[in-house]
Amino acid sequence: MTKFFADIPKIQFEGPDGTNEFAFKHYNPDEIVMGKRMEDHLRFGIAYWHSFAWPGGDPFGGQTFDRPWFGDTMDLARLKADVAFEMFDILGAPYFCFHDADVRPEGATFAESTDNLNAIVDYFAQKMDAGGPKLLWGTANLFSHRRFMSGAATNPDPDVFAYSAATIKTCLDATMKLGGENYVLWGGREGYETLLNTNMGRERQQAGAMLQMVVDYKHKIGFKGAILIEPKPQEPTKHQYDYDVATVYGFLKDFGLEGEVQMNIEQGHAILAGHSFEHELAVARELGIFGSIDMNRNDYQSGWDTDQFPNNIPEAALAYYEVLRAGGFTTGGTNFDAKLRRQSLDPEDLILAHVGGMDVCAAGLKAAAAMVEDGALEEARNTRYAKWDDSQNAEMLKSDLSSIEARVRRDNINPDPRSGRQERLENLVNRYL
Ligand code: XLS
Ligand code: NI
Ligand code: NI
Repeated sequence: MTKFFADIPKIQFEGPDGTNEFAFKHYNPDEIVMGKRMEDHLRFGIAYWHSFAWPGGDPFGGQTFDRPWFGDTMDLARLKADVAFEMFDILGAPYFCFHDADVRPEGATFAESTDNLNAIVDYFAQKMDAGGPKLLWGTANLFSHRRFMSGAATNPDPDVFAYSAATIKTCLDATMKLGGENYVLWGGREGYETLLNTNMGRERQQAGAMLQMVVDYKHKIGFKGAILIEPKPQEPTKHQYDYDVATVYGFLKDFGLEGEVQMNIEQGHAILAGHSFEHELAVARELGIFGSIDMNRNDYQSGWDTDQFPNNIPEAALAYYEVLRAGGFTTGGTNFDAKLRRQSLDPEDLILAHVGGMDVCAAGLKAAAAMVEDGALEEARNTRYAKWDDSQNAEMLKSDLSSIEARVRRDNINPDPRSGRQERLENLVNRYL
């Protein structure tokens, strides 16, 4: 045991009326929701990077957190792992997620960095075998080190492409070794700052080739998890290539990989793209590429990715409604890609941020399940499209403009507008919250 969370008890469910801060009010892992345990619906994951690797800096100031494991040695990396697994246990989190750079010190060479990673992976494996959480996903950090300043796969320098490919291989190996259920590719610095120095066509081909190699390697080693792309616009580069779900789908179609890759959708990234979270989830569901979620909350004014813990139950409800409409998670889950504010210094802050986030998701899931089970919202949606069930109307989609014109004249078609009933539906949704 480390001393970091010394006075903090294991968090238990005490119900919505309790006043104990260190208890769940809504997240009750064994409670059955739509025939499934709540824990199995939500599949919570803790992000190693925000909770254990981020020092609390912003553009105007450096480190605010003073953690005993900060530093670049293997001993400190093991201490960090000890604290991390203690937190997973306190929260009862069934999963965690990590980048290579979150968990191991950078070595002097590629080989040394990989040795460091593999040693920590073995250390994780012992903890996981001893009853620790499972790995929701692994990923490679191909954006923090200065070698990646002009991108990874899309870098103008083929040496960086090579370094990135080799790094992804080692991270996929690590993910497979730990039984990870997914492997994530977030674009990092795959984008550009200025067209004046950028060959977009080349960069797109490089990105497509890299993704193909990732998929090939997954099959070669027999990795059973899903490959997930995480879309994000305008950060860190001004023009990120994986802007949103629809953009990534076009890219996948271009390279024939739409059957191989799914989406990891993040609330904050959806907001930065000018969408709502539920919009991005619905697009992925409709296109058959929904995979997993990065749960957080973006500031609606700031214009950058603030990665705050979620605290808005009505928003979470609409998000989980889309997750349920997609049939729920299979390999995916709810990863808290969320960090403390830099003034939230205490170990308690780290625990309570997650407790609150887990409760918001659980309350959102329960409301979403009530909406699904009641069915009134879907019935209203179906009614709106009901005329399409008529065979003459359905067949029109396989028809042609001239025949349709003839039909409009013959039947004297004269559309009669009907209410979209938005406010009534908004009132209906509020009934479940
Ligand atoms: C950054 C991303 C990142 C990915 C994993 O904005 O959200 O944290 O989830 O690389
Ligand atoms: Ni993310
Ligand atoms: Ni993000």
